[in-house]
Amino acid sequence: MKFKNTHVDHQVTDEATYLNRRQLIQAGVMGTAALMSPSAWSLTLPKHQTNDAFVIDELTSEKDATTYNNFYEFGLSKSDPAENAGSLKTAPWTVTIEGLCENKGQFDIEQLVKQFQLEERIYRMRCVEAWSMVIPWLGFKLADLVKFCQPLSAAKYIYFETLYDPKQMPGQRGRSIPWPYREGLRLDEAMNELTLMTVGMYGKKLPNQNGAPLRLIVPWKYGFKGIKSIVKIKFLDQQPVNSWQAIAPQEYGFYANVNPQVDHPRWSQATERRITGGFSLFNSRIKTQMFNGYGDYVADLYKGMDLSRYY
Ligand SMILES: Nc1nc2c(c(=O)[nH]1)N[C@H]1C(S)=C(S)[C@@H](COP(=O)(O)O)O[C@H]1N2
Ligand SMILES: [Mo]
Repeated sequence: MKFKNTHVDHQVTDEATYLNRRQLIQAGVMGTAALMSPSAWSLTLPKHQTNDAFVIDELTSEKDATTYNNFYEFGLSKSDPAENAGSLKTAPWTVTIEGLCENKGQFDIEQLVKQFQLEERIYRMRCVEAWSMVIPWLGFKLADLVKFCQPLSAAKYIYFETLYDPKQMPGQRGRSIPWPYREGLRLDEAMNELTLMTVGMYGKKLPNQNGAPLRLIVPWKYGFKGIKSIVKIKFLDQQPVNSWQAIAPQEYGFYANVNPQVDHPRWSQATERRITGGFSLFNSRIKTQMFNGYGDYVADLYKGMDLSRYY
């Protein structure tokens, strides 16, 4: 499949800025690789390829993307994760693969990631709270991981869980949501070219507050689908219930596709505040696009479905 370079009209990046930024990102990647120990991803990180077709809009500053977060395991306010996630120990880290697949087991994250081709993907990200960012992620296709797991033909869904460890995750000592955080995708959504298992951003490893060492990124869905710090992956024949759906099923569904025509019961989803350099109420408010602008690649997944019912 060939990706088109789509962009939001308000914020076309001029070529000079773009080239400059590319060089910075490349420099960042090489610099990080040089500093990392051999046991880290020094072997795979420099080999990643930037797919320029994904370059869109103006990047959100690294500072905003790493200090304005949702990660309830570390507190409810946007600044809590950056302040508190230092207590999360991300190495060693084991991912358990189970359910309806051949290749079950417990996999060390370093060994697992080495099997896959890393690439940089610059994606628009749209939170259900009507703010958005543009972030250069580093990851591999979830499709590749699914193939590695060899799902059985009965498997129709993939389910993910975040670590549950109240000692390391202070937010889990309270009952703000039923822990652990849970998410799921239909298997064809998981196999879509855009769906990324993410290990880095801005040319470096993921900071803890952004979901180290492994998180999901699904750019045509609301941000809450992007489950962080994953320890379990399970193949199912039934649609799982995700965390937000469990808390408020009238407000959050399984699909959570970005859709400006289907409002959240308490606020409009027609526009969003794009966070670029520095969070401010003066940030541009732009129109939210159907499927967050990725309709060319994903609309077929939902052909014939009533998206106001399957929200
Ligand atoms: N485990 C876990 N994953 C999570 C969340 C969370 O609270 N816990 N918040 C979600 C929400 S609502 C959003 S918008 C994104 C935010 O990702 P970011 O902080 O990297 O921008 O993470 C998602 N993944
Ligand atoms: Mo979100």
